[in-house]
Amino acid sequence: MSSGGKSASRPVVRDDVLLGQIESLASVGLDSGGGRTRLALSESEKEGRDLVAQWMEDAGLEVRTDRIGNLFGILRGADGGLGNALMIGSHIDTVIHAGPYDGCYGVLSGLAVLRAFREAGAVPPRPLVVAAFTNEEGVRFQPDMLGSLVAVGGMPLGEALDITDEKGCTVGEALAAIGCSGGEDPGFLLPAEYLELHVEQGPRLDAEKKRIGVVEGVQGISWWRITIEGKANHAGTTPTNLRHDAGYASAQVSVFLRELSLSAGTTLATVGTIDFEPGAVNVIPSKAVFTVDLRDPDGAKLTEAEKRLAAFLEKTALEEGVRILSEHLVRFEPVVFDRELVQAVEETAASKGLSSMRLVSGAGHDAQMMARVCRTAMIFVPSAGGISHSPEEHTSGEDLAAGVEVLLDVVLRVLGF
Ligand code: HGY
Ligand code: MN
Ligand code: MN
Repeated sequence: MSSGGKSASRPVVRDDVLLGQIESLASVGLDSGGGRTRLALSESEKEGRDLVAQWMEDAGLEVRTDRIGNLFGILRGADGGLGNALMIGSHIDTVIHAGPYDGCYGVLSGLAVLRAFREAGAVPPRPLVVAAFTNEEGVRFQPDMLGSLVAVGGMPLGEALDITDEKGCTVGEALAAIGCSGGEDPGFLLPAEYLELHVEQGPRLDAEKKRIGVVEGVQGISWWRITIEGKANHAGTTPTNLRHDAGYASAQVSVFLRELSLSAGTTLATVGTIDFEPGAVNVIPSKAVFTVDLRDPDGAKLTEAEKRLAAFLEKTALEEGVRILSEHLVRFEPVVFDRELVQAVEETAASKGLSSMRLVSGAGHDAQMMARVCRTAMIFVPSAGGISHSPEEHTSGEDLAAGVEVLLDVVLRVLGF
């Protein structure tokens, strides 16, 4: 393999280093629930960012950060510029009580591929970049995939910096507090291709005993915050027919959403957070605030689900005599990945004797944003039992190693090595 003058050897990923770094990063932000919690722009995520930035430097990469906190490790190509890059990315922020692989596997695998090029003395014809995007999970700040959304121009930087968490802290304040706001304008480095390696987080590969997921796209996402205002009253003296019970109304919405999913087939609905006020055992709740997460691979069906939810909220408000406000937090359309890149993933898996299957991602990913501006594809490896967003998330070392091998070979193929 020749590149940059002297002959270079073929890049080889050192699995032990990759698995060791996954383990080290997984130990940052350990929580009482047996997992780790590194919410976006928190002190624990800052610790993780510093670790990854150090590993990028140790690998001899140029480390740059943009003003929404997206972190980049850059291996310049023979052309010396930043244009026409091939980027490998994901995220290192987590949900609450998260597993060790969601996002981190993709970032550290990208770092492993760039390190393999450096150690082989292989100079790519154009820049190779590894990215860790800000606030992919969207648990602390909504929308999710915020860093990649801003990077691709999907949201103005100023608007993103003003987004507040439930304590009223803005993204801008949080970035300043951990010193992670960089000097680059978001979008300073938009690639020609984007690849993301990720654990499936669902049951398909594991159930069908396939080693590699050839991801054809990502389903649509719609998040809502619903506020129901009823009337506090005494739990022991208020007859049922005189109640305006925000708690009961919210429960009806939950049941409706389950029935909507079962009847609609591909639509998924989740009430992931709920708070009652005043929150006392003997007081009828005057207020319920909860979130709804709707997903469907078909944008039209997602819109249909949104309409059915709105109609049900109106009906419930009338019947229970409560006031219902709904705030639309996120709407990301389904995306279809680049046919040729998807084909390259499938052919690469086959060339390595790895069984594979095509599927659409149920989870959102930064790739869903990058697909707006460049050729994009994802590679999945199995999640044991389909579990994720849980401390029980697990993927075997063999599967983790197989995934990064496919990633490396796809990179070599795309770069024409
Ligand atoms: O919500 C999602 O699908 C992703 O984990 N952010
Ligand atoms: Mn993820
Ligand atoms: Mn996730």
